[in-house]
Amino acid sequence: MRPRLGSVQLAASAAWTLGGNDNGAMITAAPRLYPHMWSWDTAFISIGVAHLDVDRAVRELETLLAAQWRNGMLPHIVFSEGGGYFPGPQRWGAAELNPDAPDAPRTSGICQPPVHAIALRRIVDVGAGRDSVERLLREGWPRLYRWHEWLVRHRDPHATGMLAIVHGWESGMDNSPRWDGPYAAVTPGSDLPPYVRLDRGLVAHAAAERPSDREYDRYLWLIEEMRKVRYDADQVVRTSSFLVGDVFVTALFALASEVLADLGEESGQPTWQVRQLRGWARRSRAAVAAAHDPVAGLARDKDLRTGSWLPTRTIAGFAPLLCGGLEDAAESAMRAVLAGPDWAGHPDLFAAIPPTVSPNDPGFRAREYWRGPVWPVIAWLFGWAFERRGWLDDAAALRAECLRLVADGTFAEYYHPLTGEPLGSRQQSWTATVVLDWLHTA
Ligand code: 9WN
Repeated sequence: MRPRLGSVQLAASAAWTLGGNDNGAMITAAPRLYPHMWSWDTAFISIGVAHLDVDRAVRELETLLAAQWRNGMLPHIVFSEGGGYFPGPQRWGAAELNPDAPDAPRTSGICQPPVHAIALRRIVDVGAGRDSVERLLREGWPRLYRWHEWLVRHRDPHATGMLAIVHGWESGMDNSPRWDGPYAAVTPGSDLPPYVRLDRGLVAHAAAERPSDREYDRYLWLIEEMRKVRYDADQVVRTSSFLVGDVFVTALFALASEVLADLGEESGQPTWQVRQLRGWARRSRAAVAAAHDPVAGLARDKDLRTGSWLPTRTIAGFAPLLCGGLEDAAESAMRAVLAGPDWAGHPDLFAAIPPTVSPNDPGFRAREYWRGPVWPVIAWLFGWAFERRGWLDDAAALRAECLRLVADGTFAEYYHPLTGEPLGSRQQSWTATVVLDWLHTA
């Protein structure tokens, strides 16, 4: 029988989990598997921590922003002093190779989805008027503006508003079937330096729940390709054998640019920057709408190396619901698909939450990384966007189902969609923090 904690116990246990992941300098993504700071995890972490201690939430975002590269990129990992994760700072070699990378703290050389403005919004809403929050608005907003500007400048190679990623890790959905096609064209060279994975020893059923060695070879090879051009942002885009227009990242960028513009307007940031953010949002929203496949009813990524749309059906196909931009009829149809029997309404689901791949899809793998399980944090994003778009009943229903899923108090990285079994890492910070946010905003 699955334990089921009440709200008070669940909140206390989430706070305790975060305390355990706090190494003094940062709240790490997870205690064993991810003992460092990850960019989009930190955004979600600060959202939940804001309900416990606003100043600490501000500090988390500030710690991440302090590791921003001089060219504006927010790195996907900010390494803590400890080791325990591969690839670590030596393998990336970012500071040695690129003068824009900070020497301390050490960072990786790629980025992750731009959800940070959403975190700033929540922190401002929870802690408006506090000195730390005012400081974050004053000093953090321009940094976030520069981050968005970096994405526009370096990751929109065809100037369409569709943002490109150069590594599956940049999507945050590492080995989603979305990337199987593009990864098939990545051929690791014989000069790939040898390596030892650490993740396999840290997850109970790694063979079933983590990416394969073949996938890791490709992940590591892409790093070698980037090292060869010293992480120069434009050269990376020119030379990487993986270059994909990511519709989910693009939708998050459109949404976050709008949010950042609102915050800029409210806090007296330069009008031209606010206007520019709204323009970027408009363009990326249009790119997301243009990626909509009217036959399948979902939005698609685009392989920018081959020019082909990627028809793989995953949760990312619902990206237009995050940022808007579809015609009314197409949007209503998409909402119906999300709620319907292929997705959140599938009769065999443990809870009515859209999994990463539909159980009706031949590629569905209930336990495999990004190939079927449910990520509470992804559901949180949809719920937050639904609320913003005025779909309050949908947001409330999603929150209630998510709270049912996570009531066992393990705060797993992800969950088996049919049984609710916790999978991957345990005591994952971002799961604990979205739970806190759900409990505090219910
Ligand atoms: C690689 C930390 C991160 C998340 C990603 C998730 C996973 C790393 C890994 O863990 O990625 O960046 O080693 O698998 O896919 O979304 O940010 O929680």
